[in-house]
Amino acid sequence: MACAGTGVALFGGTSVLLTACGGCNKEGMMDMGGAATEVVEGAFDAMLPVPPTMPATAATLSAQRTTAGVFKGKTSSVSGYQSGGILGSTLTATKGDTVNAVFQNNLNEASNLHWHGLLTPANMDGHPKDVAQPGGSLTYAFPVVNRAGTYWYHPHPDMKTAKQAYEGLAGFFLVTDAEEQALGLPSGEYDLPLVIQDKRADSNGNFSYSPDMTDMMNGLLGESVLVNGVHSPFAEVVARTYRLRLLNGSNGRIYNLALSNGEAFILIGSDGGLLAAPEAVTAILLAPGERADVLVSFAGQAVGSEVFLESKTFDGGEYQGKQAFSILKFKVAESSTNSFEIPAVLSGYALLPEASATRSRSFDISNGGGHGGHGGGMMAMHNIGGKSYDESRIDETITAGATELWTFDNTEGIDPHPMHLHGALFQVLDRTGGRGQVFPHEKGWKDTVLAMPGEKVRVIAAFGQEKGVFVFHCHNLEHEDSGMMLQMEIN
Ligand SMILES: [Cu+2]
Repeated sequence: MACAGTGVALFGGTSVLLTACGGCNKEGMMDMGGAATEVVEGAFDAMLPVPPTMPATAATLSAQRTTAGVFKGKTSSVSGYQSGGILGSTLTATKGDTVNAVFQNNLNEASNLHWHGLLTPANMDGHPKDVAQPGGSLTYAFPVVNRAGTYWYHPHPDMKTAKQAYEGLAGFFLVTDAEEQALGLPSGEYDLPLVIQDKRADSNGNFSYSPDMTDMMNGLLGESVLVNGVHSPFAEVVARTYRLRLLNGSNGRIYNLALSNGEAFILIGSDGGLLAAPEAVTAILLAPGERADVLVSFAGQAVGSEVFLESKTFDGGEYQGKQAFSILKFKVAESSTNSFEIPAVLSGYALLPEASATRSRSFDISNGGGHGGHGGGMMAMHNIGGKSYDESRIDETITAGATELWTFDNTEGIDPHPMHLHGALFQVLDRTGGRGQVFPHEKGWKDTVLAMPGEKVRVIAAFGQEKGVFVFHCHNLEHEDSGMMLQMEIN
């Protein structure tokens, strides 16, 4: 290995020895990567829970340590936004509503809320510096300016995001608007938000956060895949069309989602709402932070038949995608006369022409020579353009309302990086190298885009009118917490 030296990094409150690879060769980096964590399926005999809904206009979210039935027959120690349960309620709002959400921090460490995908004022965005201390609270108030879509919330404190999200803190934030309502999409019990997360649990079903060197390199990969906080669950469905809002809420694991019967998903939306038109896809590669809004038809399936949501293998660098596994079992329990027809047109959103961009910026996310200073002058493991997160430094200055071309360049990298912007939404223009294309679930408005090793991804971003300091970062939460995050000031 051609590594230059060693240092101690503060990570999630844990000090670990690491090797800083200034100009390290690829072989040297891979040696540190370790083996992939094998997923272990459960029996698919625990019922899928659906989080209760709560109006975002009058919400209270109390982060706390609590317990939940994550694994059948066991009680797991977890975190949740209420007593007696992992995750948090699904917040609901109509475009134009004013959010009023009280965050009560009953954890023993600082925390806050980030509204992932929503455009908010800077001081409402859950910047890592804007936290509530233990026992404290924050009130979030802002108008919902986003289109109808599947957004979510999770903690965003510096170097604690991965730990707190892993322990169970996350929830959906669903926005509707007149355009969506006119489509008559499946609603109520036929509209299922599904957050997919992997955990590494002990024999008692507890998953305390203690990443080792390999976890810090790759993102923490667990052997147990949960949906809505339950391991290997099942859902009873009627033989009709459902809307599934798929969210990868994992720290580091990527899923190549498919249906076991070979049927296509009818893709209707991505991170930031509806696509222009539905598109049939047989697989969706979903990285941490990304969402896919799909219709799945069980019409014509015999009562008693079973269909699995599964993850197929994929080419994803050194440690991901090697294994296929099932995630959720659908049991067709009832026939139906419902004859939902998929609308031919979904949304009239405008494509941003490349020529409308007033500035270009390119970010090297290959993590070649990291000499940062995250955590007080310590070695940086993951970085953007050689820099790691420093709250006292503004890395980019952007004009409010600007349209810009941003390039995430992972050409020389060996790790997948799902890059996430706060304070803006973007459209993916192109991907060169690697997979070499823009996929259907990357159409529409996005806030997170995956750059696989060898790939360069260009997006055109529309920055909001809200002035102030926002962050952008890798949504592999171990990468983010170890410094792969920068600050931009919109002014
Ligand atoms: Cu990353």
